[in-house]
Amino acid sequence: MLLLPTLITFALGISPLKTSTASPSQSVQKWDPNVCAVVVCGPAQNGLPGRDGRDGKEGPKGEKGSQGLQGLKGSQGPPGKMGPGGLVGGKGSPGEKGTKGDIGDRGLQGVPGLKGNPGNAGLSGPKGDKGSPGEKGVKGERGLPGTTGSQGQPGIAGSPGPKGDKGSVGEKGAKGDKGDRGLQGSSGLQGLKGQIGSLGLKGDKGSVGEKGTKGDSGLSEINLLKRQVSTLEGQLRALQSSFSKYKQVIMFPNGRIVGEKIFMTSGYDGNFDSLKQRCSQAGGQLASPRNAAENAAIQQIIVLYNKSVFLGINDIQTEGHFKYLNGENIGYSNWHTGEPNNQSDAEDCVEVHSSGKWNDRSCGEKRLIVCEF
Ligand code: MAN
Ligand code: CA
Repeated sequence: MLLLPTLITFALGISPLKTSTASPSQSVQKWDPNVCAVVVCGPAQNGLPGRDGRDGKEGPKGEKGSQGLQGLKGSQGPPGKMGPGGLVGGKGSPGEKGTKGDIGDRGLQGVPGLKGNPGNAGLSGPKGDKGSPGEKGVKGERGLPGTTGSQGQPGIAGSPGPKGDKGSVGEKGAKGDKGDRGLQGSSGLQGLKGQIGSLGLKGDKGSVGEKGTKGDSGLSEINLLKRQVSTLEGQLRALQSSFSKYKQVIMFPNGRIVGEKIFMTSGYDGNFDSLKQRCSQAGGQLASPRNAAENAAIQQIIVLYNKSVFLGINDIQTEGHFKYLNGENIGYSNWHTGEPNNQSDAEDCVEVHSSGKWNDRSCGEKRLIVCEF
């Protein structure tokens, strides 16, 4: 008797605990070797056992249990992203018809739904006495749910959801690149007149301006100046002519002009110092010829007056070294032959004869004055 629970447990594939609390659908008749009893096992899991054959003749072999219900469709996978659709569980194949006999062992549990294989044939029960035909077995219970199918096909993309609420303002972004230069704005209103600035630096000379418009008729300034110059030139010519006449008057008969120098006599006679003083007082000096022309002019006056003259030349300072009144050595001379002889060692002045020749003579002598201007 101790093996029975184990056997039942093995046949049913259930735990001993469940055996002791077997449900009606899994009811097991008491096993008494002395009382034959047939237990008809269901075709598949949960099939009801045949009735005890003791009530009638041996019944025919129980009909094959009806096919178990299709396993439940696997629960829809979560709306996976791309999951393949779960395959529908295959229809479980019916369990094999139990052999006639005693209480058949319970058929093996049918293969679960998905691709469920047919349930294993129940163990043949011990051959029982021929009983009356048993009643048709009760339709087997629904097979156990099939195993979870493989992942289903990706679901069809759902329709776009409703527009979400406006997001919160994001953090301030980084400073963007400098934008392009904007368009020039419109001119502003004219400002108030500013204060007078300080005097600026003198600017560069400007370029020559455009030719001005023709002026009014009349003499230009240049023409006016030309006219004035022409007038002055006329006046100058008149003055020159007049001056020339005055010179001629002044030179007549006592004066001579040689270049820029004028020789003039007043007819005065005196010694050297007297003549020198007279000419100096008149703004000139005693005649001091520097060349033959000047000497010739002096000669003409001498001839005119028929008087010898003293020149502004002497060797008073150094005998034999004749100099002009300014102390300069003479550069021109016209001595008589044998002169200057310093007669009696008393001849330091120079007289000019009508011949124009020179002779050293005593300064105390009186001669005609001829001054040069
Ligand atoms: C002569 C010459 C001159 C001299 C005079 C002086 O004419 O001897 O040299 O000066 O006499 O009377
Ligand atoms: Ca002499």
